[in-house]
Amino acid sequence: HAADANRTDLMTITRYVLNEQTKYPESRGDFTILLSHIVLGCKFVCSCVNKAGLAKLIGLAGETNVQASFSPTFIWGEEQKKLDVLSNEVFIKALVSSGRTCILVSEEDEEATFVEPSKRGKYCVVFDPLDGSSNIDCGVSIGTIFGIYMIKDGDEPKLEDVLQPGKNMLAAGYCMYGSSCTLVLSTGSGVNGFTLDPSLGEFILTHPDIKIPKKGRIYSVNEGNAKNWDGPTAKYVEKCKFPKDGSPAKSLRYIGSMVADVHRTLLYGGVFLYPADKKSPSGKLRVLYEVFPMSFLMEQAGGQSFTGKGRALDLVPKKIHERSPIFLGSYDDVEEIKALYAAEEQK
Ligand code: P6P
Repeated sequence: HAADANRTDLMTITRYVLNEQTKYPESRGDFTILLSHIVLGCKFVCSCVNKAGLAKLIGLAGETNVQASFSPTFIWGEEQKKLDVLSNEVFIKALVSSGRTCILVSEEDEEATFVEPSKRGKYCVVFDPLDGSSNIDCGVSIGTIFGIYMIKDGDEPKLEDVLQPGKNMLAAGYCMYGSSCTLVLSTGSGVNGFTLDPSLGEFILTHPDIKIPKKGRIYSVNEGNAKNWDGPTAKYVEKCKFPKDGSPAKSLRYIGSMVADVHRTLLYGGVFLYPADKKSPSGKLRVLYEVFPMSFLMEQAGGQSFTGKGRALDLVPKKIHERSPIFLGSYDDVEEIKALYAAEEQK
């Protein structure tokens, strides 16, 4: 009857976080409340993303209809918003209304949002509300990526509170909007995956204690940038394609949507790279709300994440939209990349 017991003993994400919280008796459930508002944002975006495709396909008369059909909270006739702008508004409103945040950094907003004093809490949230949104029209999976810091000292929130190294994050995660809606989360003691059951409107634990394989057979990079790569990256990719030790060549899988590429890397193993190149010397991906959360998850799952110079989570950002090169995934695969960069340093 174990299976039956599991079927009726639903481990929802809220229950999971509450269990986690018992480890910190001093926390008054603030983190659970914060997370429940992030989960609400993800559920809303999931609903919008699923409908956007359909709405576009069947060409609902007048773009405003599409807006109104999303949710009763939209006043009829509101201009059709781009989904990433809409998602950003939803997350900002959900996070502010949680009463547990003081600073928000979004990929969509040039400046950080300082929450008004009456609604302030102790957490700082950095997020990309809809990463990879250029892929919506072709149905490729996209996602929300987030990281959570605690304010450094209890009084007035300052920009320095969101310019902390990634290793100071309390939690990080992503929600992937694909064939199913999957939320992958770490609060610092391992990584767990939850899948949205639309009939319940709940995220149910489906991937307990995710561990990335120590070594993988897949490399994931945009080969179109090959002409601009530096020596170590070029050497590593060459090694993946033409291994000298007689081992089989690795497979290339690149979706061009970070959440989808990282999710596959986490579950199947291998390595995801967005290196620096001559065109973009700091790479393309953003430190606070792409590199840090995905690096946090990789380390928690037994993998690692490297910038070409050092451990990604040791980076101390100077600006909220700073970029960094990133090599993340299976522990042994990233070790090989680190060795190539170390050899370059020795020259
Ligand atoms: P490229 C999507 O635009 C994104 O920000 C990430 O989700 C993705 O990993 C990357 O850019 C893809 O970039 O240059 O390969 O198209």
